[in-house]
Amino acid sequence: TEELAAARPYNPNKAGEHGFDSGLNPAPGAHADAPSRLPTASTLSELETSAKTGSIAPAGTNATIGTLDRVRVDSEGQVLTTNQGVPVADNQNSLKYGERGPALLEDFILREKITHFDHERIPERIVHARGSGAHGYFECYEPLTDLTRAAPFQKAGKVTPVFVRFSTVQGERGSKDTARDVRGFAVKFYTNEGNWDLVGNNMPVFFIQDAMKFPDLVHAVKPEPHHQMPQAASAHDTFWDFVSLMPESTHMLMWLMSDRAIPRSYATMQGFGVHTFRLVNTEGQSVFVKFHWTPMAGTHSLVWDEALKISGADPDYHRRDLWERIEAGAYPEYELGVQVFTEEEADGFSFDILDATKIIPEELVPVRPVGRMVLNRNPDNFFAETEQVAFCAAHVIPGIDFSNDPLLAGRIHSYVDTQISRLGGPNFHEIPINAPVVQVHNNQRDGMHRQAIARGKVAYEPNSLAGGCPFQAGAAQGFVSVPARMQAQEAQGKVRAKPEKFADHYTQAKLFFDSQSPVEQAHIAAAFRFELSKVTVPAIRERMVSSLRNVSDALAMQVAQGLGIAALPEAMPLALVQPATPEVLQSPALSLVSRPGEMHIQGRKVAILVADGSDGESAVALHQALFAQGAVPRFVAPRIGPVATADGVAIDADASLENEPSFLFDALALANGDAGVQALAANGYTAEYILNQYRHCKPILVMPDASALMQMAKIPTSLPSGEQDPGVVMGATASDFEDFVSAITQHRHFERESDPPRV
Ligand code: HDD
Repeated sequence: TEELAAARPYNPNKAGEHGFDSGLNPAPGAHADAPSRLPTASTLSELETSAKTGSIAPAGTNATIGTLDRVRVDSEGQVLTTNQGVPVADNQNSLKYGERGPALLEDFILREKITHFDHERIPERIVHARGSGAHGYFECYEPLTDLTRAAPFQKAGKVTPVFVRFSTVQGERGSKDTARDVRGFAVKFYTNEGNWDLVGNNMPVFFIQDAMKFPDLVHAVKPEPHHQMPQAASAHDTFWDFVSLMPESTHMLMWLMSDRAIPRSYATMQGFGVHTFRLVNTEGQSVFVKFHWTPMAGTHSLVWDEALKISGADPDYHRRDLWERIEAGAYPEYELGVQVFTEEEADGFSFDILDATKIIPEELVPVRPVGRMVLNRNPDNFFAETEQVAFCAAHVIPGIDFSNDPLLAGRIHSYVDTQISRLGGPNFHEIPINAPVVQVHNNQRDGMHRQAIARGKVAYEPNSLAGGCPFQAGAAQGFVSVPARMQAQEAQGKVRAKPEKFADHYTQAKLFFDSQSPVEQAHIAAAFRFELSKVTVPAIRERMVSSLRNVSDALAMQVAQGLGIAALPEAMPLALVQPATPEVLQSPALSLVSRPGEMHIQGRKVAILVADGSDGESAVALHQALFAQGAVPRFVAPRIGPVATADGVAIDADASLENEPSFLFDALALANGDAGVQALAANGYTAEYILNQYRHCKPILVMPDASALMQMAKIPTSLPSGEQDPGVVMGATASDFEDFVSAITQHRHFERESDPPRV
């Protein structure tokens, strides 16, 4: 057999089929061992032996890779073949009848290549088409067995592999990353009791309360159907027409107009499960839960002018940032927190926990940290993994259950349904990125693109011919729905209606607005002004302002002024005139100011502006100081390549004023050296470079000679109050560099901001 095998290449996994050794045919019923389904079993652990692989996982590895290994292809040292594995002799020329003769129909190599190419695209997602993904793992802090039997929460240190996809909602697959939009935050947990998808967003509320309105919402926000504009933007007539007629959207609009809608990075945004879910323990007892992801790097955003400019210079800004952070080892990390409360507590709240337009203020129910998620591996192939991954709100595991949220109900249906057309049939669960790490055993059969080879003649249950297998797991092991209380519903029977508290559309919109810092409030007003100024129908603008009067007259006034509406319209009539008194009037947790995260500069991009004649020594010292703290410093010069520094210190500029505009950086440093300063002053890009940094409230380090550049660009180094701007650090010593680093940890220096900008 070995001689035969050596003589002819064959697939070692299918040796029997190649007639080499019938002994290699699998024994009846043979298959790879499935990982233990015991709730405490580790799916993958760096601490103890994995039931799946029988070994301890190397640090940072991921059990899903096993499933992907089966299909991973590396072509190093291999000949080019057709899809049938036939070696291709010539990949340049089609088969012709003579050099100048007609191409031949017989050319199966050409035809296979072109046919496959013709079918390379699949439909993009209806919403969330633009996205970026990463592998990682979730690690449990402490057992939550009193609350839930869900596999990831059974043991301290238990590690469950995950795949995460972040996305924007409105734009198409190739649209820009920095649109004002909600961000999807979808996490697939490959647990040892099956896949659990927590398909959330970076905002804890939603536009609508009932799935019945989802197609309307999406049709309104998407590019308008007659001319397919605008792309990746909500600033247009149909969106504002719809939401101004749907007061239940107001709370979400406050989030959407806030800086939350323009995150700095996927690594610096929160995530939320949005709906109320249930946790269920082994006794079948259940509590309600809301899920929160909190980024360790802090929750940070862009400013609007910056987001607009980035979308031109680098439409892949967030995708690139995620990729580069992971490649650099600055792994994005998030803490999972839960708000747990009972049904009785929920009954007493001033709002309805089934209403996805409401949050549960953290001051009312604290967020308890339960674990952390680390994203430590980029996908090998965007299409195979990030594009083909199929998240589904219906994918829950024993220990997690749904609430009666009517928006969630529609989602439980929609996600599987949409994959059937997007991924071409009902077997999308077999695509490697979607396959659970546990084995799948059921009597579902066939369909387009089936991969599993189910053996034997039995595909039904009950059966005696297969010994009754696969058999029901029973309540102790299997998924059991919580028998929710239904007395109130029984009294009503079937209705198309909503509970009364759903009609309180403004209390929490007001809570959100009132909890923001003055700078954040100003940004919200400016965002409403920008968006509504793109609306061409005056009546829509006015209707929105009249709705905003129910949130804050000051806000409505500011927006009205920005739109040239002289007299404030009447406030929109309330659906619920006397809503219940809210428990909390201000929630500091809703303000970005309260979420700085760990105060470090890891992953922050810093431009060090140099030119021929700059002082090399101080520029290199700064570069080293920043690099040592995990930042990404880059030398930016009028052109890329070696810089002729005044002191002969070698500097290689890897970015230019032209190819990496300043708004792509988190901070800017202006190097010392008169000749270099003069060279930069003579370049028209320089003033704009500094101006954008200043206007976007980012830290600037000005080495002494470079003060001239600040003057040239007419940039003040003091605030309107006369105080020194803390975001403008002057000097070139090691301690000045430290001040610069701490200015970067502050993220932005809004003290200098004004509307319109001062410079
Ligand atoms: Fe949805 C995709 C999040 C309401 C129907 N949704 C999708 C994705 C995220 C969310 C993150 C992208 C997943 C990925 O990366 O592949 N959706 C939400 C949240 C919602 C929400 C947080 C409200 C709380 N969605 C919602 C409703 C419906 C849908 C009410 C329909 C009734 N969503 C879909 C969908 C998508 C989708 C059409 C498009 C592509 C896909 O599912 O896989 O089925």
